[in-house]
Amino acid sequence: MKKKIIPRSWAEPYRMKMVELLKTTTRAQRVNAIKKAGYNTFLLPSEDVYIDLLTDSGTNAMSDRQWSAMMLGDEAYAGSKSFERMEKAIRKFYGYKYIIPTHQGRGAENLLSQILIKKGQYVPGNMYFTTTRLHQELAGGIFADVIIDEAHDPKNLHPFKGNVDINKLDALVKKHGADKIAYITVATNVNMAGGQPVSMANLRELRTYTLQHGIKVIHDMTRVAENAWFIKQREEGYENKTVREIVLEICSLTDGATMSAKKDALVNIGGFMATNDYEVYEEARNLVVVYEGLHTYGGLAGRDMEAIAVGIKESVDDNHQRARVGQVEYLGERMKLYGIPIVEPIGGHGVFIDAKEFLPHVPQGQFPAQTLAAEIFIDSGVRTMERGIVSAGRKPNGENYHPNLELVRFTIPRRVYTQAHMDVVAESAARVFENRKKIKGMVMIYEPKYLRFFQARFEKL
Ligand code: P71
Repeated sequence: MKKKIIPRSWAEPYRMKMVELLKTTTRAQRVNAIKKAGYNTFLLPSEDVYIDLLTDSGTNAMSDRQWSAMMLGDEAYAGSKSFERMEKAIRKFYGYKYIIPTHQGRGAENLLSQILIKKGQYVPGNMYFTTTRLHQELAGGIFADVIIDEAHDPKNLHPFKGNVDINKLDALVKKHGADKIAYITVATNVNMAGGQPVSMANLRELRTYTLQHGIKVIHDMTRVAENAWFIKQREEGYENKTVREIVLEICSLTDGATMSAKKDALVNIGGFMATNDYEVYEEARNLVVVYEGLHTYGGLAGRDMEAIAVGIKESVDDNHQRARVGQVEYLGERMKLYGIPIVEPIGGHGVFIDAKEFLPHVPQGQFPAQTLAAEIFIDSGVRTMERGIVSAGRKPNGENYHPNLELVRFTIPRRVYTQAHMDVVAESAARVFENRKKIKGMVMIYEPKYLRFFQARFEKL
């Protein structure tokens, strides 16, 4: 096999000014820790973790500019200047008109679902996300997956696996009527598909279709700038546009958004709901005080809103995205060199191992991805996350969802780890891969009712 030369051009456009010391542990300590955690990486104390790839959510390193902006936080209960600065940044970089701050993404999902969904209506989306779908269901909606089939195939190399299948959407509209569709959610850089982008052409086609049928497009913009980077790399006509321009164009093709600022926007907490529709805004401004806080802070401190305003600006910088997505690609390429089965193309926020192929002798009912995440932790103290049958949970009627994708996610926090850390991670995955035949599945011994993956407990078979 010809060895692929990994380009170094993704080098970081920043340097370190402060570091956080990490603890190393012995294998015996890790075996003990994961057992105590019920073989669920969510239940591990972070003290026992060496390299934490559980999530890229709220785990970013902030810049010196963000930290200094925090000193300007206006903590007034009402009419905070910090809200004005965050609102201004959202309008400038994303283009939405009306903004409601929330404590994080799911707070925005709750408000939006309650406002726009009538009981029994369908909510199509380009693959489910755990919290998004749950809020839709709690509001009486029925989620319908309208992502292209390629997204459910970890080996398919489609460059825009996040695309909406307009035919699937049209079939749903024909079957139930457009008035039974609450809205369609379009997530950019689809998380559960492996961090896969949507193309601008697809968004444009969707815009045309939804305008014809009077259906709103709601944008889950949690990772929109990473999506924009892929459009710049892969879509004809965008190679000379900036991430900043592409992000604005994406947003312009939608009617509103929910955002978890904990990802793209480079902060540790925060989110918002945005809309171009005054009536939706008015309702959200009423509802936000019930669940989050006044409409000028929505559960956030003034300083959090300052950090978001600066983080948004830093996130749409081309050099930032080159290094961010470049680091993820580096890890993915390393794993491929070891022959480890991963989702391809390599995504924007992490590398996803295909646990079905990694552990073919463990049936989905014995939780192969959950098992593999535990084994990786035992090997090296690297913490990852299950994204398979445990995460998918149960349907409102109690049956288990059986997702085609049974994945372990190695999510890379932004601006936090080095290339040498990525080497450690790939080597650990390779060691577990070598010993994969000896690995046995698990049984679930405790299952919470909502979002079970957070607190479920397991035992080794
Ligand atoms: C991630 C998270 C955080 C998370 C959420 C649920 C289970 C495990 C981890 C959060 C997202 C997201 C998308 C596309 C909305 C949210 C909710 N992702 N949409 O990937 O990825 O935002 O966490 O701020 O409430 O680890 P929130």
